[in-house]
Amino acid sequence: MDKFVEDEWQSSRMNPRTSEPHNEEVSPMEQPSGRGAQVGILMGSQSDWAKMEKAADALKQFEVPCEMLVLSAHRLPDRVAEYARTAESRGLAVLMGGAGMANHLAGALAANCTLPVIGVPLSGSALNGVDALYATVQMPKGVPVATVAIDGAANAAYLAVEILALQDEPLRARLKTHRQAERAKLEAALVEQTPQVQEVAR
Ligand code: RP5
Repeated sequence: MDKFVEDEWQSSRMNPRTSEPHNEEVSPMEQPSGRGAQVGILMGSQSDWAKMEKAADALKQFEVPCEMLVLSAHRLPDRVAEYARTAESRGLAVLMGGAGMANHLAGALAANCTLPVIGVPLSGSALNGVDALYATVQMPKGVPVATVAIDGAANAAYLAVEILALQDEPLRARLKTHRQAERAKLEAALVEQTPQVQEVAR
């Protein structure tokens, strides 16, 4: 590995959102996901962390364990492939790839596994994420990426929960409870609200 790639790799091995830190001596791809992570959240750069952290926060509400890793599809393509190829055997069930600009992270993950992959196009570029949106959503036939809105990491988490809930009754119940609670909040606000009539000039 050259120095740049080595530095990128070292900085990617940070702060998994599961309670057990990865064994520093072993690559994340060679060990089981910490505390049974079900969702792997990858992002192209350290600079994407704050945006992708919203996915981890949303998953936490549903008690779905996840791991987060910075792995660039163009700077560390072999590591991305290795991560995807070993994901299923390490117990992961859904992967997320969030990146900006020419986002090919989600597509690279999808190319190397048959787990569902959710792509999160990120803003921050001169094209404000429209570049990443097109790159993520326009996957050719046979290797799909479920794409959410620009900076839609929280929705990626909700979608991951819906996928996991198909096989997990208690999770399905938590999801339904959450949806009902959100509706109830809005209904309550509606009751308190007085209709505002606006005069329209004729
Ligand atoms: C993408 O380019 C990353 O996902 C990030 O959104 C953007 C800028 O990356 P850095 O130059 O900050 O590493 O690959």
